Amino acid sequence: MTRIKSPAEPFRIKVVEPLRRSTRAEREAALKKAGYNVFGLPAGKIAIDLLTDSGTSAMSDAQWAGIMMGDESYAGARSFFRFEKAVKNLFGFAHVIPTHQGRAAERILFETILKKGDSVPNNIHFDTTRANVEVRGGIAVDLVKDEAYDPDIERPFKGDMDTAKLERLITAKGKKRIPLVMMTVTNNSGGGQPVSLANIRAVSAVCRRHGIPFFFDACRFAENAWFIKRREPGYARKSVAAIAREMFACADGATMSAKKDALVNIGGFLTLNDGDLASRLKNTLIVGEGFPTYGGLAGRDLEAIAQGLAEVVDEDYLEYRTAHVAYLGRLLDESGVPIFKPVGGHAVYLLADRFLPHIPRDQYPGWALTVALYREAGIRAVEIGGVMFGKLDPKTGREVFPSLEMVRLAIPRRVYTASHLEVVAEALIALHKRRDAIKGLRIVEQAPHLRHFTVRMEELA
Ligand code: P61
Repeated sequence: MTRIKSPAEPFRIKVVEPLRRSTRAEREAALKKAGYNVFGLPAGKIAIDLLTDSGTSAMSDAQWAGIMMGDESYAGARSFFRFEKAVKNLFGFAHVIPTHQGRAAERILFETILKKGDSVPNNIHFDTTRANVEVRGGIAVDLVKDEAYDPDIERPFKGDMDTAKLERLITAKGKKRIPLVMMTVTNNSGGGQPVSLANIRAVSAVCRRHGIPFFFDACRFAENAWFIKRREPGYARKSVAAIAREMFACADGATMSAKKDALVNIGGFLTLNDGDLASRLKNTLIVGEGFPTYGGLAGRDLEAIAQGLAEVVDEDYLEYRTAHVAYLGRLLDESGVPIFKPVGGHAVYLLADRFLPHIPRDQYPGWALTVALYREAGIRAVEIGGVMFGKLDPKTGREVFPSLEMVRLAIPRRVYTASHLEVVAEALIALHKRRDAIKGLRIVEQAPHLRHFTVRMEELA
């Protein structure tokens, strides 16, 4: 295996958390108890947890110091003003509304602006965004360029939205039935791929021409900005912070899960320019989350977010971060394990239907791979495929599957070393050699929305 020696982790380790090994018998029992759903596993029985990069970051010494500095006043806390200043400094919008996490920001936004039957375009909606649109009777429409669904094309910005598709949707639905256009950076459901500034500008121009607000789903904005710096002509000399400001200057607002690129374990926010809308959002916030200067968070959380936002745009960090994730991708690719290309910002995505060609889509190959990876090596990953995004067609009674059947190996920020990634690669390479023994599954029990969290499965003989 080729080891990238540089850049090494740009931090040293001050606090450690022991990892526990489990026996195969323990893992087998845990799987059975969890209904063959890795979301149901106790984390103590997991060796390396790549379920998500969300809320799993290691905080810095400065963030922990911020935790001690938290001002826990109910209203007008000092920590809120520090948080607000940090968000405004990078995002540049006039109003900042804290929420307890990303989907709370989505809920408040859609509860306030979405009417039944409205359409919401996005490059690709992540599952919580889609759910927040659909539970209110909205239609979540994915308008990414077709190349996003081709896992083999190596293009720099496979998260880009197709503006021709956007124009067609606006013509078909009418701008009154489109309360806003969203853009997810990086595009999580499509391999963690970035969106170019050229595309952001083009989408923004379409929105402005039709008078439709344009919002970012900004969870991984810093990783996106780093890819712009590295891949888009004209940006090599600009700072990531300046590029982020340039991205946001094209939009009217953003929803943010701070659990990703604000390097914290909990938190989120809404930020926008429209003062009237901000007032309405705050009214909704007060009913469900909290007073507008804390919005479901403690003062200490606001401090940690403010500090995290300053750290995440550090370019030594981003260079290491993206190289670290790419390293895992390279180890797998060199050994013939099928992955989505190019490697995205926060995760390596396995192509489960190619990994397990003997398992048909209606036996959930991606899910089967998450079960096998845990059973063999105690490693947890997440399916981004037929269980997460499959839908029952009411007319035919059959399930319709998304075009990509993937398993995401999400890399928590600043948590695992390159050696951990090598362990993951070795386990997957071994599993790939013995792939014929992996079995498909059937669903025993499921919920109407976001079913993957609680679904119970049974392995097929
Ligand atoms: C993740 F298995 N992402 O990627 P919240 N937008 C986007 C996200 O990636 C996102 C949210 C909004 C997660 C956590 C997660 O079924 C799952 O702070 C682009 O998690 O509410 C979250 O932000 C929502 C994992 C979410 C899942 C849903 O791992």
